[in-house]
Amino acid sequence: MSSSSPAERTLVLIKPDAVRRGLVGEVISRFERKGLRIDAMVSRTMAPALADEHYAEHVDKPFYPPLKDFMTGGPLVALVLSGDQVIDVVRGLVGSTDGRRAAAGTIRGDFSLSNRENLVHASDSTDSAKREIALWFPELD
Ligand code: FUP
Repeated sequence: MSSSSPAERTLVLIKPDAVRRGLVGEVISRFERKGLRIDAMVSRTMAPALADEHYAEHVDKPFYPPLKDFMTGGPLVALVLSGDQVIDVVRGLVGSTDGRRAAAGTIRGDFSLSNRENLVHASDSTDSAKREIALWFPELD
């Protein structure tokens, strides 16, 4: 990255299960120790309409109704992280979707036994990062 180009950004949600379990600090410290920067952070409860927008690609799937109940069922922490190749770097730190199969050493691999309650959301591409940051932090756009 040249010094004139801004660092890549990604949208992370520390989901309601992580908040309930007292794992917010654990999750954030993994991102900080990796060297990523926190550009924005807020605690809020996801409104149903925001859930439908955020998960636009999943709204018609059978797993969506319980996912929506889970994601809107309590406070979460939304962050924008930045750093070199942050989108891929964070996906690596988070691990694969199903916590039962995620590799040990990843956040999901270390702390989740579920395909739904898997602690963290992280944008999966530059397009989704841009879209999701605009949804959660319109003032940063
Ligand atoms: P990921 O990018 O790893 O967060 O996973 P996906 O975009 O495929 O899925 C988004 C969320 O939907 C997951 F974090 C959890 C939930 N999900 C389910 O509840 N059941 C499934 O079978 C698949 C995903």
